[in-house]
Amino acid sequence: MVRHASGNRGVTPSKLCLPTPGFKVKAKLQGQIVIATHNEGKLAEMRDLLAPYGIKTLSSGELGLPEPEETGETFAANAILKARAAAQLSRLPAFADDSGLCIDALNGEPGIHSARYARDAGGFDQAMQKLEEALAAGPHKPPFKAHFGCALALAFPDGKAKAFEGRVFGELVFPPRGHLGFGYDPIFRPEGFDQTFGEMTREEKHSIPADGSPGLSHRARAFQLFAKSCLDGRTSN
Ligand code: ITT
Repeated sequence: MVRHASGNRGVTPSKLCLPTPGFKVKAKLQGQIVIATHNEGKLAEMRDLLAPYGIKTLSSGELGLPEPEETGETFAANAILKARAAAQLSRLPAFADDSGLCIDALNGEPGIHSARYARDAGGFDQAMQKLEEALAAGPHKPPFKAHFGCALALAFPDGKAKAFEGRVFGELVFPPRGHLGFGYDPIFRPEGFDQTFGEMTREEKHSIPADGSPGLSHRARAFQLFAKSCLDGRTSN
């Protein structure tokens, strides 16, 4: 269950995961924020993305925050739920990510269930194999179209929250290729590229182009919207 700060006892999880209507971050974000994830791969990417803005980050792990149950039905709802839970417990602004791999031939699955799918399979190698088998057993033929989706949410201790979403489209590659990145990266090849995310460096996957054009990864694209709305200009590259 989500652990609520005392002021929110009795608030249902579905209310906890709605964005705050009309909420705009008035002052640009400064100082210290919590990165509300227990996923080391995401944490590294989120820290890379925030690094040029001079914001100090603490992770959920470093603060000993619990992992809330993800009861939302969309990436945005789950990202907001995680950010709010961390902001309320830490009394600091919190930044959370909910993301996953959506496969067209599997009706968008595993999607918001991507982490659970890997846990149930016994790890990512097994999960990627299970996806290959599920696709082979189905009526569709390769290429298997897919996208990664990501919602990044910012929440404040008073419960105000907002989410920003990004997607990257591509195809699945079997067998998996590359040992860089994390999660499902070795089976995802973004449109227009020969390499999978598993064969790309962190910088290639999610760096933000200086000219303001869209970044490559789902997380980079969501981050660009977040940065435009909530962060001051970069202090370094
Ligand atoms: P937190 O909730 O603590 O952030 P989590 O791993 O449970 O961590 P999610 O619920 O958002 O995160 O699940 C997302 C799943 O999709 C998870 O298994 C990730 O490894 C995977 N995933 C997300 N973004 C990815 C990316 O850029 N590359 C590869 N896999 C990714």
